[in-house]
This record gives sequence, structure tokens and C-alpha cells, in this order.
Amino acid sequence: MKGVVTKSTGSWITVRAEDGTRTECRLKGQFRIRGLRSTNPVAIGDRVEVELQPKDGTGLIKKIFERDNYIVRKSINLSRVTQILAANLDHAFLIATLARPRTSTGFIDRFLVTATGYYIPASLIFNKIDLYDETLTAYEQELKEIYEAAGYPCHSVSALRGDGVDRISDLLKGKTSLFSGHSGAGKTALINAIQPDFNLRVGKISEVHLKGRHTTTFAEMFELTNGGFIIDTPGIKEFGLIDFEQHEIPRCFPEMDRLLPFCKYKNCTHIHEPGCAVKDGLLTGKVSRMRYNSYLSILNDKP
Ligand SMILES: Nc1nc2c(ncn2[C@@H]2O[C@H](COP(=O)(O)OP(=O)(O)OP(=O)(O)O)[C@@H](O)[C@H]2O)c(=O)[nH]1
Ligand SMILES: [Mg+2]
Ligand SMILES: [Zn+2]
Repeated sequence: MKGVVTKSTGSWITVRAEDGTRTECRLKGQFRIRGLRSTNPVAIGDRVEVELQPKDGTGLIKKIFERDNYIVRKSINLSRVTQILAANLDHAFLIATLARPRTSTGFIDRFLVTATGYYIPASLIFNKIDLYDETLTAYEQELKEIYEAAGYPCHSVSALRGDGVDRISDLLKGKTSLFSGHSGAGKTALINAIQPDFNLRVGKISEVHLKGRHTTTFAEMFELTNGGFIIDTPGIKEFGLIDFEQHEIPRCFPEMDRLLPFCKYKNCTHIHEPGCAVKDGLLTGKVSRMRYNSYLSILNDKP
């Protein structure tokens, strides 16, 4: 039987067959993905081949088919070890908010660099607009202009009130999409707003720390009635970048990428070189100061 991995709790892996039936499976033997040391050999979204066990109806995963793409981040504590967030994605959405818990532009940019570096179309969803005052609404507008100009579609929603939810539902139609973001940003609440009968568990924001409580503990792929598949993921604190060389980082900022052919030096780092088109872009407004600062900060993380 062939199917797609929809959930993995470590010991058991749920596989959805094409007819929609689900089977609890185990991994056969040791799998290693070439060149990737990862905490999870099988990722949500992986296409697999399963051998059904007649005695108890469970399955054995015999083969993982080649991935079209995948998105990876560094596991927080284990420095070189990586976590594959999901595979075979059509789209990755960052659920951000300027209300509580506020998503920083540094976090947004690390997410976008990662998705772009793995060739996965990415968009931003600003949630909880019901909590925005005038200042936050204006700030959101400013950010949206920067990100849209860079090439990332932006949306404003309130999962609580329902604003903008139909538009997101339309974007998910017939595709496999990922929701990522901090704990408490409202990833699960937004999925519930799109499809209320799921009735998934959402968390309270801690009054003391104004942070989420890590309510979603395992990534899981859900099937929407509009034919889309949406992957809800546990909230993450940081988006550790891996696998990227220094010179690849500017390529993951589309507004900088467009200017690279015009730098005087081929190996320009866009920091101090004369004739740098990226630095000129700062003056003409083609590159925003905020995004450029994120670029510098990401470069600084690199050994
Ligand atoms: N005011 C307001 N609250 C919201 C909105 N969306 C979500 N919340 C609240 O934010 C809290 C966290 O929502 P969740 O959906 O559990 O957040 P999450 O991103 O799934 O968090 P984790 O599963 O921990 O990663 C809940 O108390 C929600 O009710 C919104 O649009 N407006
Ligand atoms: Mg959740
Ligand atoms: Zn340059």
C-alpha cells in the first residue's frame, strides 16, 4: 500500500492511503537520509510504501519515496542535529502576530530565508488583528509593504473573529500547506476557524509570560473538505538555519537576490564593498533597512 505520513509520535507513524484510510505503522529497520542527520527519519508529508501486517492491521514502512522538497530547522539543544519539519510542501505559511506573543521581524526573516532556501513558496499571516490598536495596525501595514515588495504575500486575519479566514481557506484549496510559528500565535485556532468540526485543542496565553503553552505537541496533517491538506505544527522558539553557506544567504532575500548581478565584485558580501548594488538599494528603498539588518544578523550567526 502507498500513502502519505500524516503524523509521527516517534514510535508510531500514521499513514493515509489514497482512499483516505489511515494505518498505524512502524519503521522497518534503520533509515538514513543521505547527508542529513535528523531527529526524525520520516517526516510529515513523506510518501511511503507500507506492508500491511495481517495479524494486527498495523503496517511496516518499507520505503520512503524521494522528496520533492522539505523544510529543515536546527533542533534547539542538539547543535548539528536537524529536524525535518515537513516534506513535499506546496506552500509554507508563517502565522505571526504583533499582539501577544509578538513575532519579531528577526524570526519572520529566518523563517522566510529557510523556506526560500528550500524552494518552498512562503507567505505571512498576521493573526489576532482583533487585538490591534491604531499603532499596531499602522506597524502591520508597514511590515506588509516591506514583505510584499520583497515578494512574500501577506494576509491579516483574526482566527477568533473570523476576519480573513475564507481567503486563507481558498489559498489552501487542493494544496499541501504548512503552518509554522511561535507557540500561541494561533496556528491551531486558525485551522479550527477554517474547519470548525475539527475542534482541535488550542492553548491559553500565559498571563505571566505572555507566551503560548506549547499546546500542539506533534505535527499533524489534516484533510480539509476543500481538498487541501494542512499541517499543524508545535510552536517553535527559534528558527535555527542550517545547510546554508554565507554566500547563499543573500539569494534567500528576493529583493537582494534581484540586485546581486549589479554588484561590482562577484564575491561581494554587501557589507563594506564599493559599488555594492545591495547597499545602493538601501538608499533607493529597494532594500529595507530592517531586512538588511536581518541579513547581517543571520550572517553573524554563521561560523
Ligand atoms: N484575540 C485573539 N486570540 C486568538 C486568536 N487566534 C488565537 N487566539 C488565542 O491564542 C491562544 C493560542 O492559540 P493556539 O491556536 O493554541 O496557538 P498555536 O499557535 O496553535 O500554539 P501551539 O500549539 O502552542 O504552538 C488561544 O488562547 C487562542 O484562543 C485571534 O485571532 N485573536
Ligand atoms: Mg497549536
Ligand atoms: Zn554587494
